[in-house]
Amino acid sequence: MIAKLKKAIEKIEASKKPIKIISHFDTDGITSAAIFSRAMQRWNKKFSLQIVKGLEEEFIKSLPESHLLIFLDLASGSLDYLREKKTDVIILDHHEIMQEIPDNVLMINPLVEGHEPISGAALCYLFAKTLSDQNKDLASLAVIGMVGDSFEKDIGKTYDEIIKDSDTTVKKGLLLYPSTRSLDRALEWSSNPYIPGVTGSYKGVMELLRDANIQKKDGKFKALYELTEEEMSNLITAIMLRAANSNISDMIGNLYLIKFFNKLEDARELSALINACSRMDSPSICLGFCLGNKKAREEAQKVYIEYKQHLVSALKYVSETEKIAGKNYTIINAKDQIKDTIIGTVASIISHSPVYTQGTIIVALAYNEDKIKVSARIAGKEGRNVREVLTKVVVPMGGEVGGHPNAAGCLISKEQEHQFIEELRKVLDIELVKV
Ligand SMILES: [Mn+2]
Repeated sequence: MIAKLKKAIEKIEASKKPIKIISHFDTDGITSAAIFSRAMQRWNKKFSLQIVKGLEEEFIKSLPESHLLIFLDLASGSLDYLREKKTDVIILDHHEIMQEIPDNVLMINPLVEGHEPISGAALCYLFAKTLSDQNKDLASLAVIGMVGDSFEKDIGKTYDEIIKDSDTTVKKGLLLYPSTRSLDRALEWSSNPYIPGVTGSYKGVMELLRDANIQKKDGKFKALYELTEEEMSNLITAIMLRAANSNISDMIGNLYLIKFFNKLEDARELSALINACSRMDSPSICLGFCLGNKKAREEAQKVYIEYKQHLVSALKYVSETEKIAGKNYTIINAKDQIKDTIIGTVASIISHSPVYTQGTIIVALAYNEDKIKVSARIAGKEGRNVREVLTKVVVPMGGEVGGHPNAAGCLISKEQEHQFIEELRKVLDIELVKV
């Protein structure tokens, strides 16, 4: 793969055309863009950069053929559209390749190279490091991208090296973030894991910490990463008692502590911050944050707080509101009480919470102007295919469903609200009879 990266470097070096970089809007895409653009700056290459939610056919058509096009963390599924472009294309991506690779495309993808799976940011980091050893200081961003795309559970030798390059501290413990801030606040804000009676309740936090026998020291609580082994184990026990249905192995893993702005930070927290800013329509702020811009850092933190407040009140709303509950499903119609951009995140969080038994189908609805965003999830790891369930309901109504068997979504019009819920209940009840 390094040989392919060298080829990309030669291609960029030889190109007489201006360069346009396009990257994905999630944490991995933003950190990919940050690494790649910093490497280009140091290389004295001029470029423009755009962050996108996805690659629609129309968007690719609109891209200038007067430019060398570079895609980061996306485009492996859009090769047939890119084939039509009368210009050279370089792709650094780790997603599945759906079509044949066209002649005008230089594809660098670990899946093609027989390389171990890595995220887009790790791939961009390998590019930057191949270009110059000076770029080794960008390794922390690759660690953030790694947790952003959940590559941290099964680490191979590429990540071992990135972790070494970035001077990351790895510590085993409870997967609660930020592990670098005082524990009481981290617990109060914790949405993943969502701890019943503790998330969103400072009184509940105090009771939990008392049960775990963790006391304040010099007027404040320690951070999670500072806990002794005994304290860590007491805390996990106290949480397990409140979250009886959850799987302990999902809650324990490695904490990744990186230095960022000269401070020790939890990579998961930074990943969440970047993701939040992007979802609140501020990708340029989180990009500036990744690149070490002080002003962007302040703004990113403000947007992140807004996002978290919105998320916690959304979860509170869900726990208190009346739901449509069947034997093996729950429908939450949040109407205009939850933002449509976070309804999917809300559905995901509650699907991981122990409140719902394994296999329960969760469908959440939120208004988006004259439309309704629908998100469906399956609680736990196993259950029926929620994409199929939504498809059965929505396709006869003229809609389209996207997603996976355990996480899917669609858009319907507001007029279809009642019809949708009625049809959905019918399908869910019938499915149950069949099982
Ligand atoms: Mn990615």
